[in-house]
Amino acid sequence: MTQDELKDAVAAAAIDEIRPHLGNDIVIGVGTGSTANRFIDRLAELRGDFRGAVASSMASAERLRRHGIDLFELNETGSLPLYIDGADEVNAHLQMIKGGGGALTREKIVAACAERFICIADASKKVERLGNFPLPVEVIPMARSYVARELVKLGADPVYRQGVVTDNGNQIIDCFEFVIDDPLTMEARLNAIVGVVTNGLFAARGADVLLLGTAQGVERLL
Ligand code: ABF
Repeated sequence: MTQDELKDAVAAAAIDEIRPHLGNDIVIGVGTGSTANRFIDRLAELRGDFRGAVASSMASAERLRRHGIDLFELNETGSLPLYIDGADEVNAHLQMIKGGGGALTREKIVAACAERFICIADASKKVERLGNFPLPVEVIPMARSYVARELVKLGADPVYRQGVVTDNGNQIIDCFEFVIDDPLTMEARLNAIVGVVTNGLFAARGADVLLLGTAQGVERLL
């Protein structure tokens, strides 16, 4: 199967996963990226079976809107029963690197508000150790050089993502060659650098369920 077919398969599996939990009062969190987009396209079939969605990016909000799915602000919904999103890497503990698409801050906020985070990914995303994918760090623009120097001290090779402005008006530094042996500790250390808005390690709040698309079918990992 191609990677696109695997993404389609996990998007379909996510629909089956959430269907029993929907209802007229249910607002769900919806993520960003090509896997999440496939999920959004399938979610359109369930329009009417749930109240609406909170999107983790402007791009996903626009896609949901085009499908006629009502959008809500997180400040009006409170906690969300479900959040469905992709990942750039995921390990056996369901800790992730996210933010390759630049939406890490909103994704982390929605994840924090979610009772259940369902990660949808093709098999290429499953790794033994996080860090082969460059870890994104969203920074306040005036702090970019300072944060980059601090990242070097932590062992990363920071690269400014030129020309990218996040939905929050900030910039992104990608950390290459970053050995992440302890994702929980590293997530906290990165958060403690002044000028960092968010880092793409989702360890303190990882996924609760991973739907992994493999050549043998969709695996459901807890
Ligand atoms: C989001 O989309 C991000 O956290 C991650 O960067 C990306 C994964 O994209 P794709 O599904 O296109 O591989 O979930």
